[in-house]
Amino acid sequence: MKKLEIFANILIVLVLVGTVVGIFVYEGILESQRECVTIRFRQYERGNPTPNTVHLKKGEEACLRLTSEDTTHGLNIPDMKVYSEPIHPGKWTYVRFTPEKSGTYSFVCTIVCSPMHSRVRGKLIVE
Ligand SMILES: [Cu+2]
Repeated sequence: MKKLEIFANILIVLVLVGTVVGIFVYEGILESQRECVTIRFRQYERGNPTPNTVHLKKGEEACLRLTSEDTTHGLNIPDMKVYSEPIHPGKWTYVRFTPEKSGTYSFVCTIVCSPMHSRVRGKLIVE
C-alpha cells in the first residue's frame, strides 16, 4: 500500500509538471509562428507565390513559413545564400535568417515545378 501511494504521488507530480511544461512549449510554438511571414507557393500558371513581395527588417531575425498549394517547390534567396528544405503541399517549411544589408532581393524556386518553373519568384525588401 505504501509503495502504491508513493507511485501514485509520483504520477500526480509528473502529470502536473508535464501539463505546465506542455503549456509553455505550446505557447512557444504559437509565438514562433506569429513572428513568421507566411508565403504560399504556387506554380507560375496558378499565380506564383503569395505574397509576392515581403518586407523584412535589417538586422532582425526573419522567419518565413512556407507552404505549397499545388506541387513541391523550394526557396532560394541567391544573394543571401538562404535555402529552404523542399516545400510540400499542405506542409509547413520554416526558414530563419537575419538580413544584414538593406535592399531588394529576389527569391526563386529551386525545384522544377512546371514548364514555367524559372518564373516562380518573388521579392524581399529589407529596410
Ligand atoms: Cu519551381
